[in-house]
Amino acid sequence: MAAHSRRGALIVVEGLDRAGKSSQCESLRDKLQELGHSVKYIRFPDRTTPIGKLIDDYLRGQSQLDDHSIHLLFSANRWEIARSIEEDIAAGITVIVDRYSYSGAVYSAAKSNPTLSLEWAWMPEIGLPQPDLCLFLSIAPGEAAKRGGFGAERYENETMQSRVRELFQTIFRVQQSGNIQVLDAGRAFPDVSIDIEKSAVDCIARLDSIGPLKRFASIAV
Ligand code: FDM
Ligand code: MG
Repeated sequence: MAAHSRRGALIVVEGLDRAGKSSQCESLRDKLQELGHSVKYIRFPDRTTPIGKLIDDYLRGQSQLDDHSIHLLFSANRWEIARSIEEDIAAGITVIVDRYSYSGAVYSAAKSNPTLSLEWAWMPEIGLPQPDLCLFLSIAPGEAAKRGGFGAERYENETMQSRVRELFQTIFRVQQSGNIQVLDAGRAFPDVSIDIEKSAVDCIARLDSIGPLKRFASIAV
């Protein structure tokens, strides 16, 4: 089968908490599998590795870490998985990723630490596999509030969320790759799913013209 020699796609789903990322990723995985694609769904942070366990402790408030240190752990957590992502993609598997470098940069930069700019935060991401498609599930603050209160984890508060929302807009503006699509995730779940599926199927169909998997370059904010 011709499909065998083709690489898989790297599809990232980003957004604020309660935008529906995880449910939409699962729905997309199931849909692509129904269509006959080999698919894997992973999420960052991957809390199962030793580095991921440090991140998990930090997010649950069980440990305190310097802003730069935890930032670099989040990035290290992507680097330790990057090789397996590349291997899967080379083997023809489409990898759906729930949060990636964009979350990494904007959540850290949202802390307004004077020595942790968005530009600084992006640097350890340079060289990681660049998504063929990044779907940003956009949700208005009011709609997010309707979907239920904040959990107990770090960052789950209104101040962080509104800074994160702004910084996502900034980073998508300065990322030149042109593979970012903003979707209105305030709509009913199935309506959002249909758009996500269309974009993903279209991306997979265009892989031949997209060419080999790219890597992240630097950004100028
Ligand atoms: N987060 C996530 C970061 O701060 N940096 C990162 O690199 C990543 C991947 O971790 F608040 C934040 C975003 C969120 C928290 O993510 C845990 P989930 O998706 O809610 O588990
Ligand atoms: Mg969360």
